[in-house]
Amino acid sequence: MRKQSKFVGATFGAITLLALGAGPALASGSSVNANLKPIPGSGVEGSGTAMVSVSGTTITVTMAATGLLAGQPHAAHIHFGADARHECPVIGDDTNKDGHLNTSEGAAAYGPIVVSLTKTGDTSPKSGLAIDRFDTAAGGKISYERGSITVTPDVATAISSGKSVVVIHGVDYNKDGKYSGTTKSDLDPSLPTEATDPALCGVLASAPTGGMATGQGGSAAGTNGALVALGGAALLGAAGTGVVAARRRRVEA
Ligand SMILES: [Cu+2]
Repeated sequence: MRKQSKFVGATFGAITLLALGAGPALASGSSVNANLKPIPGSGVEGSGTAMVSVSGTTITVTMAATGLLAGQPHAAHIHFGADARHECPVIGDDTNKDGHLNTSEGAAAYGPIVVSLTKTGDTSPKSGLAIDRFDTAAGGKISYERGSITVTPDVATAISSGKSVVVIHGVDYNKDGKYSGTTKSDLDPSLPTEATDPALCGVLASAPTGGMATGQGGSAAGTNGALVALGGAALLGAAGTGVVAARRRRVEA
């Protein structure tokens, strides 16, 4: 029994450290993370995470979310506006006082679309509503990863400096399992507002450094700390090597 519990402890610790260390391992550019939370008034009870690594004007985006309307396309973007608050909207942004935030009402907080997180093809703001190229959230879940996304220098700087916001759109106010209702989308009047209203949101900000996280983990875990550190270091080393190798291949290509 004792052996088993040690094994579980080390494995759990390694995974935790790997997750926390992912940012610093990528660090010749920079890396930012977001916790995605429901937009006020959206009726969404989901959550998610996003990570964006920036290298020059190329970004890699990893995103996962649950609790979305299942089987329907969910537009997802990185938003940024120099004049925006660089935040997720609050219910006070509901300027027409209908109890819901549409995409335009949220813009004071997060700004316009700067990157469309499509699965294929163009990723510019022009693809903001390219519904056939976004994830349809089977089972209400999205699991997204895409690299080699080119952005402008201004957008790269905004993302690196914690001023950009990830927004996943598509809600179901009337809980009928589809995009419906008489209110038209503020972005495309041929769609119901449910299809484009924001659902989940998170500011992309810098994560704590790997060193800080390791220290906290060690002191909190007590005697398991050494095991945790060993397992984590081994896994981090392996992951780091992989990343470096992948980068070299890209550079050579
Ligand atoms: Cu958006």
